[in-house]
Amino acid sequence: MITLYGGPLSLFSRKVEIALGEKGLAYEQIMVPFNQTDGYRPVHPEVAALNPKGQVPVLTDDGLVLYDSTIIVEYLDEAYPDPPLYPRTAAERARCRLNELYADEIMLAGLRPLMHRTGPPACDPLTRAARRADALIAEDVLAGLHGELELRLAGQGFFAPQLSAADIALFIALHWGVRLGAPSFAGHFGLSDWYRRLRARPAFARVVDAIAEADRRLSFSPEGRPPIAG
Ligand SMILES: N[C@@H](CCC(=O)N[C@@H](CS)C(=O)NCC(=O)O)C(=O)O
Repeated sequence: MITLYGGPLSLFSRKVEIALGEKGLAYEQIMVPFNQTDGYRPVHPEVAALNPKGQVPVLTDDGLVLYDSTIIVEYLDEAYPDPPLYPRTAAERARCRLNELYADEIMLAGLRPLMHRTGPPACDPLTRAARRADALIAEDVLAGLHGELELRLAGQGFFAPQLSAADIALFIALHWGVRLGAPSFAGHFGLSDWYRRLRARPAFARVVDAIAEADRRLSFSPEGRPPIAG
């Protein structure tokens, strides 16, 4: 029996959900409380007991306890190999892991300065101005990363020979940018087409809808007006 402890607006939890969905695996989902002021504090007691980092996602499977989305997705792929989420050859797998890391670390660094946009506006005007300035710099960084992704995709259907963990992580990172008002990637035709195709897959669509529902409940709009409308 698989149990996933996740967060409603945790991109790493949503990444694991897509992987579970693509593999058609049944699981119990425990959503830990989250709000835009305190985040995941206080840490859910079961998550605190299972993950020394106190973070979601945490996945348990028949007594095995795992944390960190990358380790979880790798485990799922080994324990439930069909359909595979990592390519066959060592070189392709290594490239896939690098693209996954690009999403989880490089893109995340560009997204962080935009995250205040779905939280309550700061009372202090200087803080608001500083956040806006940081966000503008991050938007430029993200626009550059979109260009890099277009090059890496190079007109192919996926970032690996078939749908992989890299596609899932990159999709979630790009989708977080869409939520947070990052620059549009519509001018990158390969990337836009890839995003549209993935968005239409049931496992991805379910997660996108769940994120939108969580935003309606929990998030402020980019202008700081509660809550996000659509
Ligand atoms: N590298 C970890 C990152 C997990 C992570 O940052 N989780 C966030 C939610 S997206 C969290 O639990 N934050 C609360 C905290 O750090 O206390 C992964 O891939 O799972």
